[in-house]
Amino acid sequence: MKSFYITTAIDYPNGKPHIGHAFEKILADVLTRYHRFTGKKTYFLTGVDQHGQKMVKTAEAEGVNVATLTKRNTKGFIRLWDKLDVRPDGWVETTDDRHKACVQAILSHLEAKGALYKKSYAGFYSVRQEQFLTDRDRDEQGDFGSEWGEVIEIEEENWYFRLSDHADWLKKAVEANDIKILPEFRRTEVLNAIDRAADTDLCISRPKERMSWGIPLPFDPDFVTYVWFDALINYISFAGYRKTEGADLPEFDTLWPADLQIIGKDILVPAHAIYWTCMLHAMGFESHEMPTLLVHGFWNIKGDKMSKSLGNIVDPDQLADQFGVDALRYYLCRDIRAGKDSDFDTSRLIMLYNTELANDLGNLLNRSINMTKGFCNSTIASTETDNEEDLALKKSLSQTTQEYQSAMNQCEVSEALKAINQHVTHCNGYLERQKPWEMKKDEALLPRVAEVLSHTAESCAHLAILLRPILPEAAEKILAQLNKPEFGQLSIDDLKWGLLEQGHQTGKPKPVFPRILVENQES
Ligand code: ME8
Repeated sequence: MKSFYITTAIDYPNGKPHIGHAFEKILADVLTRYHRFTGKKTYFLTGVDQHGQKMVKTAEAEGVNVATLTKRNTKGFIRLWDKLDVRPDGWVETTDDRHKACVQAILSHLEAKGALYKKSYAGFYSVRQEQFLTDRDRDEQGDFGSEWGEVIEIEEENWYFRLSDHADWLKKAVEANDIKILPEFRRTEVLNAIDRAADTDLCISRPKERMSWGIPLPFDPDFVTYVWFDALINYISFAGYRKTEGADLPEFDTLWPADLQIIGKDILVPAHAIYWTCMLHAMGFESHEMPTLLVHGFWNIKGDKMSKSLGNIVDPDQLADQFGVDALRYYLCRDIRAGKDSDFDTSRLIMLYNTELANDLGNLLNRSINMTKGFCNSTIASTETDNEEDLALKKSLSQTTQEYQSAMNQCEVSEALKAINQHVTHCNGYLERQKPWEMKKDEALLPRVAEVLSHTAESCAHLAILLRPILPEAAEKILAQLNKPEFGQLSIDDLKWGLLEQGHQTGKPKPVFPRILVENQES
């Protein structure tokens, strides 16, 4: 069986990971856990892009060796992903010998088949973006805008990839939807860009005398590989493509093509939709062997891009310390709209956590387990009743599960959370109407009290299992209080009404989502 293969862009470790990086990793982690939950064997690959001029410049500025800087920064990414419960199966580092060997094997293969050539070129070069610029890159005033940073004029020999040979193929493949780009409006963006971006060949080398921190071309060692040509290959090198004998890497055929390659909108065109697809095609991959690109939007701050110069970079490490990992994962998944940008806002994080987790779900759970303990000796009664309210509650849960599944299948985690919240609201309303705290005053009604509380406890079990891919820690705590930690192993097809059997003893209640208290105001 082929594994479901999820990869994310490899982060550029020239500093600390920001909230945009954290979001992308959490999204990939959530989808990985979800696909496992549906019974699919799933593999999640991510890591760091360690070569390129930015690393050299940062090392120079800090007065350290570039290899030392790389190691230090990489460690920071690994530590943070672990802290945020992001658990990749494979970890990419582009300075790894296994990756270098694969990049060099691909380069030799492409050179041998005539897909690469050497020529001299004079033109403008963006130091920041590490690429030659053309007149198309000029703004309306005819200047190279500030996004290109320092622009210099240079003439040099380099190696080029015959990208333009693949332009017709690429256009047809995207038009026919053989190469899948999600959401749909991003596919239109790619179609609009192909004519412009795929008609010039791609410079894939840098002279070693100018840039030594890269992978040498095997057939011309005075040159190193251009950082994007090197980095894009990570998706296949670490999946076992052309692996050297004995290398500890997966079997490529069990993974490729990637079912989801998750990237941000800034690196769709030209890097992933054009360079990468054409590179794969030149290597011999056909249209049906292309990865599906899932493109997410950006997290901005009050409408502005996060940037060092604006000093508005949001640090996920600090947020996790301040509010907890669950609150951060919940907010990032809850407040992003499919493929669109969002504004990061700490007060919304607090508000959403306090209302939807602490008040709504947290109270439901706490009331259910507390009252089951206090009124029913912690014992579950039958949930097979024909009371109209009970049937409506069962129906609401089944609707939530269906909507959740359909949203998650479309990678719409925010919609899946809304589906979960609908059932939470239904359950809280059910408790308010049934009032078990009133009924228990009449001994004759105690069997009904037990039935009502068993319905909400059963709901909490399902909700925890559905939430598990998004909030693994909280789900574990909820299942522990229900005295059913083994439910963490269930797959979505096991979710049938009646998971908690009659006579089951629930555990001790303890708040899972303590309210976040803000100084001077309680949200
Ligand atoms: O692009 N909001 O690395 P990177 C959401 N190394 N996502 C964001 C974001 C934001 N504000 N800012 C960046 C690179 N991202 C290359 C990739 S892959 C072969 C090489 C996303 O560290 C960005 O879109 O600049 C990308 O998907 C990822 O974070 C890493 O960005």
